[in-house]
Amino acid sequence: MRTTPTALTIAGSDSGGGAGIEADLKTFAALGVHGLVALTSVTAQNTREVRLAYDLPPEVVVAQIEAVVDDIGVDAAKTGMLSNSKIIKAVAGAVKRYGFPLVVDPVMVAKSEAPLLRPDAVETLINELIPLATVVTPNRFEAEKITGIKVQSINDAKKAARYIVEELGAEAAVVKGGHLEGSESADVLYWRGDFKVFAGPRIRGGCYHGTGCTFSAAIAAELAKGRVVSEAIKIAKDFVTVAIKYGLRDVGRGHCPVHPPAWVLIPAEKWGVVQDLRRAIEILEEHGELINPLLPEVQMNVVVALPKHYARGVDDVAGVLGRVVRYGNKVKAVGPPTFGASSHLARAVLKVMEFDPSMRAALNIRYSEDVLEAAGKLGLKISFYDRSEEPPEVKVREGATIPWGIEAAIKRVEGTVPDLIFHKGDVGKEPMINIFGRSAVDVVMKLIKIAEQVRVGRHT
Ligand code: PXL
Repeated sequence: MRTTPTALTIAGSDSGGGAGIEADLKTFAALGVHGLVALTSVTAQNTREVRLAYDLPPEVVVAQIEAVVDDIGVDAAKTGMLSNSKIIKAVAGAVKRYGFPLVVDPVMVAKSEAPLLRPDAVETLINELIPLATVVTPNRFEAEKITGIKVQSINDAKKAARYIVEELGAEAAVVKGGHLEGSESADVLYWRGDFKVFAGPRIRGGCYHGTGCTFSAAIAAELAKGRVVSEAIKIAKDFVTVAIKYGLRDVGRGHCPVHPPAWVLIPAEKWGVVQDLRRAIEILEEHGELINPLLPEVQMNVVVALPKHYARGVDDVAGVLGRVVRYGNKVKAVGPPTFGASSHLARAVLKVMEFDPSMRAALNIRYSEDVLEAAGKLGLKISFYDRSEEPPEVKVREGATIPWGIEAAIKRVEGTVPDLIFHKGDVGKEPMINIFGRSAVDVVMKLIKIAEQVRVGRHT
């Protein structure tokens, strides 16, 4: 008995890797489902344009479906770009024969507005494929084409979704709200006589190429695992929201692609950060006597940020909950590594990463001339900022001082991130030294070397 769930995508290829089967396979993989493919059309495409679409013969599409069904088995499938009437009819025939759950994404145009379905094929889609669908996932424009209902509000979306089920024969329809107005993007499901609205944040400045493919593939993946329609849609909505938010803005010069792997890469990176901090804490505590004298009044923290692509704010930076404190003549981490545990050091490291994304970690120690001298002897690079030079408009802005100071310190040394940045304090502000590095272990090792050098300095 096979326990690995399988999902089949019956769709076109996007050579730009953003939509089509490429998005589908990434989505299947990220959701732990083995992906199968029946390719319908090869597009020569980038983020700006679809240069050509070369449709495969319908019998070649069907042969692919048969091949995977015969040996592997299909737990659920989705259709994307079907391109023409003949392919739709052939696919409908195969679906009827095998009876697997089917998500129909009624793809009609690309993000660049290039046609992906011949206008005369819309009727075939409505008559042949939609009646076989477990779920149909139109956006507002596709819903309008399919139902003839103008979709401008959630209420309109409800009417269209119900129409697709009650008049056209699908089991469920979810009309997506991405192209509607408003600060939220709400998808409207009609299923088993009930409406369900899935609200999500509208993400400004995200990447949208491949959104629809990713959403429908995620539904198919969750159906393949045996989830019911409403649960599958809930997960797919969360999944696509993350894929949009962490889209690959630097890929291509047109419509940037969504990033389905973010769903698993972010938790994986978080785990790596936590492991790094755990190891760093162990090393710190083993060297407690050496480090204890360097702790500031406000105590110490060690922070590590997620890789720059995922580090959007202080919640994406982990530190020691409760800080690292004096404990007799040693030091001790009060709590475990926790995201969002530090705000000061987190803001410092986020600013540093704007100049050097590899410098993801920081810690803070007491200001002392001895430390600066020792660091200098070790060949570490040092810079500083002067809080008395802080412009008044920065001073009044909550949380702006540290990023301003860090930037000033980096610019003072020609824009390369130094190992140490210090400031000599201000009214009610303890003077402080920050140490920066690539990882928590890296900054702790720098600290230990400095502390040993300070001790040598005292004895000579
Ligand atoms: O997003 C719809 C879509 C589906 N399939 C292919 C595509 C696109 C959009 O560009 O290229 C192959």
